[in-house]
Amino acid sequence: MKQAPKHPVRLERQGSIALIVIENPPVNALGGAVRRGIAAALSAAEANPLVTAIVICANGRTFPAGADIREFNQPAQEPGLGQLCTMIETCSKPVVAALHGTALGGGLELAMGAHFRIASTDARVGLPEINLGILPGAGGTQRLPRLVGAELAMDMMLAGAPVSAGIAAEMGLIDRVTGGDLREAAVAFARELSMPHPTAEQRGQFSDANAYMAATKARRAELKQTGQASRAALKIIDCVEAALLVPIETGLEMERAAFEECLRSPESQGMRHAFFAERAAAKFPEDAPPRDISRIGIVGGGMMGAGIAIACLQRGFDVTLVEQGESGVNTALERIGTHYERAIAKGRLSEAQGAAALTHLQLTTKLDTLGDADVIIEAVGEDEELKLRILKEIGDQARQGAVLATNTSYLDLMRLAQATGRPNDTVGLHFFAPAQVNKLVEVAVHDDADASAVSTAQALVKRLGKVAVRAKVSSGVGAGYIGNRVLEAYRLAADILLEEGATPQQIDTAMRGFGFKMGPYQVADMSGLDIAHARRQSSPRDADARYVEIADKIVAQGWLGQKTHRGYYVYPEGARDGVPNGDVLKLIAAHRAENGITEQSFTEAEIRDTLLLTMVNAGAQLLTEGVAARPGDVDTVMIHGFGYPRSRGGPMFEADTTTPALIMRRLEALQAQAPNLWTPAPLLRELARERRKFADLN
Ligand code: T1G
Repeated sequence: MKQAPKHPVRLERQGSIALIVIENPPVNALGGAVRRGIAAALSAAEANPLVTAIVICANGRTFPAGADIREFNQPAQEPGLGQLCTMIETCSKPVVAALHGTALGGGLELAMGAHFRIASTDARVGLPEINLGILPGAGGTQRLPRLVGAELAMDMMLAGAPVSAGIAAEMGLIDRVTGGDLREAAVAFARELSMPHPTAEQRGQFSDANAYMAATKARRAELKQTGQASRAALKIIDCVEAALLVPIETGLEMERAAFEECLRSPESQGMRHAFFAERAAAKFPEDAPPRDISRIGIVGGGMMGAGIAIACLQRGFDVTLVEQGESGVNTALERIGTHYERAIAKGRLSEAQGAAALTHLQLTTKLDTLGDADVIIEAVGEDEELKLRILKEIGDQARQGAVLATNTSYLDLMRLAQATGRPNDTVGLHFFAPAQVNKLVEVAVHDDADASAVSTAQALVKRLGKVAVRAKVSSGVGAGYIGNRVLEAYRLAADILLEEGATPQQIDTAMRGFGFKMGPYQVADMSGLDIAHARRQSSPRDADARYVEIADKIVAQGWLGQKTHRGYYVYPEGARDGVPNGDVLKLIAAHRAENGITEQSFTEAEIRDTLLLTMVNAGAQLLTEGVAARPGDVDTVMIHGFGYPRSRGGPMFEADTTTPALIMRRLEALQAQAPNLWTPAPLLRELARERRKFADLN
């Protein structure tokens, strides 16, 4: 991050209006120095008899986007943000906050301490604290309900998503929206102000507190029913109820206590780690300037190709999608069209927006239309011969300087890059399905890739609003980049537990209890058992490695999961949730008998620990091989790509809740059963020897 200027807050004057100008790049986070600067400027302006009103504004891209999250694990500095908001609110002169960019969290709370708020048209405001496992801790839970009403306030804080300035004005949160010069408009607004200037408390009116209480009670029940009753969510509702029932001073004390409790919680620590890990992952060693990108070429209009096309259209790119034959083109058009029809039906897009987006899409069967594409993404099936042929044709058609990418997740990137005839312009862009929704993209980099090609791919991922994680691929390093390598270990460990005595349902239940939305066997049924089966058949098998044949035997029965209404579970017609497939349990029992395995029983904790241990060891192996640059990169991939519970921070973050030495010991106890899976990674040994943590490597 850029160094904050010496004085992150300046006091300026325009006639009788004082302006408190914040400048603390990149997002004007309200760290201790900024808070002290604002407090000093406020006192000076209040004491100045020539000043009739005060405007708080910020330079740079946004009004403060929150408290400084990096300070949360440090000793508190005076004045606290809540204290500062109260100072503003009790100022004897009217204070106007001028909002632009994304006024979030503590930034919006600072603005709600002011007496009036004016925003630029494109500003967005919100209280996203719940995404960090905490709640607004500087008066937001008390002032927002008073300004917009308890229900809207509760919705906004539980959703954690920003709203536009226009919507905020309709809610009563913003007093004025301006399309002109924000600072000028704020000064003019301040000049118009006559006393008295109402605080949120004075503006608040809860005519029917009981009606609101019914809403908060119902919301609490709803959260519990949908499994979203996190500590922070329940505390937010408690604080909104306090806003209805007790004076603001008491409510602020309750909020403070709730905030401190949430801040110390493991889930908040995990979510704050995830926040910074995904931003750190975006820092690649390649710092060459990216090439210009406006048109994207995509070859393959299947689920992945169509999803990638939608993701690009959503962000304003021109897209040329090439499919083979008219039927392929029509199928791709149907997939993309259906997506937009659904988005319009759900009100996420207007008809006009949907139609406009599609004007940027060109569908064709001709590869030679890719000549003006800046980035071309190959997204055909995971068939090496097919990919090699397509990539060669792409290399023949692409203009000089275009960046070429393959969406492969398992095949040999070096070989595919060579096929294009320009390996230095070729990288891996491994999108995760559904590509129009999933935020993760693994940017796979091989030895011959140009830095500018890598930077261009990374810039594309950022412009798509996605999270880029770099995977370094060298010859001889296992296929599957980061996520699929960890996932494969996780699944093999689960299959070993299955072979030793656990049932699919026990394992799935244990991992849902861990926080995954679905267990490994539910996911397998959803993805289709034939997909993983095909990959196993095409991958060379290491004779010394433990291999479990149960999944192959299930596929041999034609039980492929949800698509055949039968896999590890049986899915009655139309049902999404299956019931355990008794025939699979019989097949597993027969398999154990054939292999002379005596059935063991496992507790949920043993299942969870074994699978977590396995993921940590796989992550440590990826770090040892240099495929992943940081432990936080592994965490980011597992959270965004495979639903690892964000509140736990990721497997490598979780590993630090114990010690590498203890992890080593537990792996060594398992090692004999599957050396390929449970031999401790060299990095683990190193950390154990040096008594260091994974966090030391981030
Ligand atoms: N504190 C510290 N650093 C922050 C930060 C924050 N609040 N927000 C962003 N950064 C850093 C980020 O790590 C990155 O650093 C750089 O700024 C650019 O961020 C009391 C307790 C504002 C929408 O949760 O949502 O207030 O990698 O890459 O994509 O109730 O940042 O360059 O070194 O994300 O343009 C509440 C979090 C805090 C907002 C901009 N606020 N930030 O997105 O840039 S808790 C938030 C964001 C709070 C009070 C409570 C986004 C953004 P580096 P970026 P972006």
